[in-house]
Amino acid sequence: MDSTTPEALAGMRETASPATLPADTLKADILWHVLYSLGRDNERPDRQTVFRALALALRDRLVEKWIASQRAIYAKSSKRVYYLSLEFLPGPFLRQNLIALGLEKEARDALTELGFTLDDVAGEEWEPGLGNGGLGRLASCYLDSMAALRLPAYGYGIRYAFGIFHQLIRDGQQVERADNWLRGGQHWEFERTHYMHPVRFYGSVREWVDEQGRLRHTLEGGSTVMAMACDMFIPGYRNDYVLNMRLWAAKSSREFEFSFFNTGDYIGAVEKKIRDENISMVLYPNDEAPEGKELRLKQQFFLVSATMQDIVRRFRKKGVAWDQFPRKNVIHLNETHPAVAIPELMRLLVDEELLPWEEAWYICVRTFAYTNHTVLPEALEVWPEELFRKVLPRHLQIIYEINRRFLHDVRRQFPHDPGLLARVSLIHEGEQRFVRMSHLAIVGSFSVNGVSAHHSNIIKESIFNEFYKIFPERFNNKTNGITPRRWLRQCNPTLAWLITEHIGTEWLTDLEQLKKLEPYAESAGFQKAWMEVRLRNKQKLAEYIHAKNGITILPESLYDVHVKRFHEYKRQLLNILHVITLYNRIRRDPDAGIVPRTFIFGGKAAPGYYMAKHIIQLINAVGYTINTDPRVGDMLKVVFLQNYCVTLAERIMPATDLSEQISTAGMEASGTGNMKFALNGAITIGTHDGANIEMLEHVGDENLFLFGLLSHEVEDLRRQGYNPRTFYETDSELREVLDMISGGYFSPGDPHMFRDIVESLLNHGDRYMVLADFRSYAYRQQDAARAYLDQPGWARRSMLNTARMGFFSSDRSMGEYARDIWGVEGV
Ligand code: 26V
Repeated sequence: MDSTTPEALAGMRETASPATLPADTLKADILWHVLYSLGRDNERPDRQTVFRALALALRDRLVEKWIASQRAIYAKSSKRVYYLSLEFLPGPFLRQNLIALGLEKEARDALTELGFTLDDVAGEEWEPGLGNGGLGRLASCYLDSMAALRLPAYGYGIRYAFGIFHQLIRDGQQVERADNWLRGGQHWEFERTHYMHPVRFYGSVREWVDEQGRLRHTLEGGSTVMAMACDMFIPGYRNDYVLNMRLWAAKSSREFEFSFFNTGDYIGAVEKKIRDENISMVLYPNDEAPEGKELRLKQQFFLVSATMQDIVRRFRKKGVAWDQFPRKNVIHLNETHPAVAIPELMRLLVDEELLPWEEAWYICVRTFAYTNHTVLPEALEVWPEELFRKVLPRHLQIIYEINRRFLHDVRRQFPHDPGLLARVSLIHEGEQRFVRMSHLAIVGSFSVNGVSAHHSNIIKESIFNEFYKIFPERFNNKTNGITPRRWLRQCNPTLAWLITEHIGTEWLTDLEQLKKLEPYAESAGFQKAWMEVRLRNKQKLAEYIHAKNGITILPESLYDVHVKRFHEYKRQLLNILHVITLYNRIRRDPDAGIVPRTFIFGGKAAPGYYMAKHIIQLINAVGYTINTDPRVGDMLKVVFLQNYCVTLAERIMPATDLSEQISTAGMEASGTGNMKFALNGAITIGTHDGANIEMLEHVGDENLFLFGLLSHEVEDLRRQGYNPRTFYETDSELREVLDMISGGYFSPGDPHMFRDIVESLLNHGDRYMVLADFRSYAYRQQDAARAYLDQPGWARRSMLNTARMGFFSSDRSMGEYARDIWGVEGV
């Protein structure tokens, strides 16, 4: 029988129970979806259609397991974890889902029969860029691990219609293009068009006294927007367990449309609808510098209000008393962005459930936990009081009441420190008043954690020191982690296979098992196999670079890679200063015996961040000069890969020799790219910052190139008065580099083009201490080059990096959160 006829397909589907769908039904399911879900001719479907049909076939399997998982959570009446985040960066789903479901081989076979390869079909997927970088990607690694550990958990976020912008490099400069990721249709998610919650903004608060003499607060007027649930599934690794990430999309509320329609204002009604639906239109692309825009505050409350309604609805089903709420629920705040959840829960309990304030507060501070991800002062979120009052008038009142009671307690606990109250207040008083979201999050949570040991210490000792004195028991550390399923098994299948051949598959769910590789580090045969896999990965990246940038690079050269968001504290500038230094050494003496290197950069700058964009431009200009200079040849290449994203990271991590993690000490909370590189066998050159320090403890200092000032030295130097000019004056190589940049060497058409970059270093204080660290960086780079010449030595270092990354699995992180903060266990 022809297997593409509808009857044949329907027959094949009926005979196979989906829970055990064998291989040949995958092909049948793909063809079935091509015809019935996508409405295309299934005789010769194109690649994109096959991709979508395959995604739908997998969604069928995921939803069954999800229903079963939900039933198990209900049946056990487990305490639930709600992970609230304004950002998730899941990356492409196809391979990840195939691996988790154990269907990779079946998919390959099915696709081969249809005339495609898995690589081609996977290339059709457009990743959802619903996050900026580290924070959103961490949230997605955590969902993967929560599913692996079978935790009764839910991710909650916003389904932005436009994710992080698509970056193009045009004439050496960043250009932003809208990321219309929904255009391709939605194959992974379920849009719950009948499942909506109302969210109310604006209006005014009416105070009144009810029959029983109680003071009541009611919001009057204002406007309502509906939140529609969209669910995406996150399968656990081969454990039949599936979690969901529920993303809210804004929909106009019908009542309002009708009221406009009734007055005959048809166009007005449509405009209102568009305005409402703007709420979930776009992700704000600036991390580490909040913009303070009304729309952003509305996004935050939109997520919080819809999610709290979901949580309360589920809790109510249980029919237990409110004082049991913290025993049944924990709400985790990823950064302060969803911190309005605290006053929102208070509002629900006090205004709607009519609980006394003290009881409501008792529930609140046992429910919330907060993770801080940054200590940069400009990234700490504050909202102008005026704006807050306009958008969320009742919540502002509640914040004031929380603050009044909190300050009252602080005054009693520390009667002899009058300045303390102003410093810890939830309200910053000055010419303009601001609501301090981090203070709200700390006061309203039972747990406050940083994301690496170093960062958690900084939190306790400096930025939140006074809160640490008030609530010492709340502060703790949870070092970040990454999921080994995506960041080794999926992105580097050949290395994963080599590892599995030697130590079995257990490492996939217990990454500490990688330790078993250590004995092989001295084996010449294993070293050879290891380096062959790495070289093949490097060849593939070379092909990609050739195709995308037209640059030919040597796969044998040292791949020195710096990919992450562009920010001055991450010091891509320090890197390019060193590149120019090498260039000058070659120009002076072409036979200097420099190790051939390929410098690879990638990363997006916030569209309004002038200096970061300017540094991107400098890197591209330097790259152009070096790559076209015949004296340089194969010794040095500089490549800027546009549009760094999860998909691109998956290509880069397996092919990197040297990983750049060179932030100014004390400024990178953790970093997670550092872990991804090392897990794939790259060696780190880095500062004493974030999780680099713990990585050093695990891999040993022979296997990681550390340099630069320590955080306390950075602070001391700043206090004593740092003079960057002394470094310029005393270091002739550095001086030459800076003079070339400011003198127009890399911008002959416009000699002044990069002058302001040099000015920021020499005349505006060099806030990120680039010049102070330059020399020790250059020395350490020399050590790295020397080490690379000894290939067996490099192979050993590379293997030991991988072997000792077990601690940095997000399974370990999630296990610690579950045990120490949430108090939950696997279902
Ligand atoms: C994010 C955003 C997002 C858009 C609107 C405004 C705004 C303002 C501030 C922030 C803070 C972002 C903080 C952040 O991304 N931190 C990174 O978190 C990673 C995961 O813990 C960590 O590895 C990085 O070191 C840290 O920089």
